[in-house]
Amino acid sequence: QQLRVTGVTVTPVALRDPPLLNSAGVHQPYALRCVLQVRTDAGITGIGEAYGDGPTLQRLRSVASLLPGLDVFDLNGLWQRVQVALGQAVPGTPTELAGAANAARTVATTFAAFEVPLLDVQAKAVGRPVSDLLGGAVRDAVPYAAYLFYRWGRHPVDPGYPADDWGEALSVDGILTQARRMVDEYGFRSLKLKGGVFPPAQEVEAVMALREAFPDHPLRIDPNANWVVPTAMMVAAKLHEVLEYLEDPVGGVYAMAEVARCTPVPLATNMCVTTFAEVPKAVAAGAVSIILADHHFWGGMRQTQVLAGLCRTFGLALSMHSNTHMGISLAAMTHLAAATPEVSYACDTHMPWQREDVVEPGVLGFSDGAVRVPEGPGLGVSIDQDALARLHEQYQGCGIRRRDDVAAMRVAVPDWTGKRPRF
Ligand code: GKR
Ligand code: MG
Repeated sequence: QQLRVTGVTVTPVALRDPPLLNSAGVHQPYALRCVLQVRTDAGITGIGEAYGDGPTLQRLRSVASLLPGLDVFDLNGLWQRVQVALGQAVPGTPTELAGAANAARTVATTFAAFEVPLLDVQAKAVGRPVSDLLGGAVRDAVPYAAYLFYRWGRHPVDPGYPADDWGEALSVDGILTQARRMVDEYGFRSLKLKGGVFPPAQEVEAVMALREAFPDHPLRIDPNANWVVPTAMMVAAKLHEVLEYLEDPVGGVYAMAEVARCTPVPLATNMCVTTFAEVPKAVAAGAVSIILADHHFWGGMRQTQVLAGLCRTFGLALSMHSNTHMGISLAAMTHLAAATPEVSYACDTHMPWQREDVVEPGVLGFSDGAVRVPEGPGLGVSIDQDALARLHEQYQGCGIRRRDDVAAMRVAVPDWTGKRPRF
């Protein structure tokens, strides 16, 4: 049976995003993503979701033009075409707080964007869920963590736009209220606080308050490397009995290793180990205990499973990082985590913060903090073409072409530099 790519559509979209604060600044009023639709001669279309910044789109389009004729099972052929299209791959501009851009990351990110829709086609062709192509689901549902953010109620960039109903969270009480709603509405059983926003003592107080209010929920804090080593050591000393892990307290494997040596709390990262080339150095230094993988930049679902094997080899644990995303990515993350036994912590997701999506509703939902692995063929989710058209139109009008949390923060704080480490 022929199963070859006949065409690819790459559609950038902009999603309304709330003013979530982090070490770099604040989320812009729109987050950019892009939707990939890979058509085949069998009439099956595979779908995927990737970053939506300008340089990424340019790379995706140049690969897309080389895909017609590719056998959808030929993922090695996809890898070759990505290499050809990117030539001497120019490092991409960093678009999120997850490690430095480099050539290997750029190739891996570009490959991943197409691997997911091709796996979607393969799985649809055999009438099975994507998790079956990845070795079979070892769990029916994937647990996710509540992702707590300090945040403003309204965005200073467009104060007139109707705010979401979460309200501001700038204090301990604000974080507790947010956590309560995340737990009540979604059933999350682990709580992660995005730190690196306020002076560490204030964030320690918030974590202690979470511990008191939610005595049975594993807790984490992630300041995205906005602390220096002594600060991280101070926080670790105060919170070591309270945290299940401490995420990227400082930048770089050597600083992470310094912190790791003086605390029993396991350190996790989605910043200092984001490519295979970085694994040996991190392992030798004893820098991290948990790698927070992300198929979007680790080279797709199968490469994330290769990473899982490395984690097993070196005695590291594995979980998942997230960025603002839609349902296509949530479905992909869920299939992958379901079929990867090494994933042993509740994964990150930004989903509760999103009010807009291109996925037809009904398949994905949180119950007891977990998302059931979609049962339909492929990823098990489909695109609402009207929603896609609307969010594409929003992209065209929003004026944002790359993520820039520093610039968004400058609207409120003109002399903001976003320079790290700040504390
Ligand atoms: O959405 O602001 C954010 C996060 O800080 C994101 O950019 C990070 O990449 O969630 C991520 C993380 O765990 O570091
Ligand atoms: Mg992180």
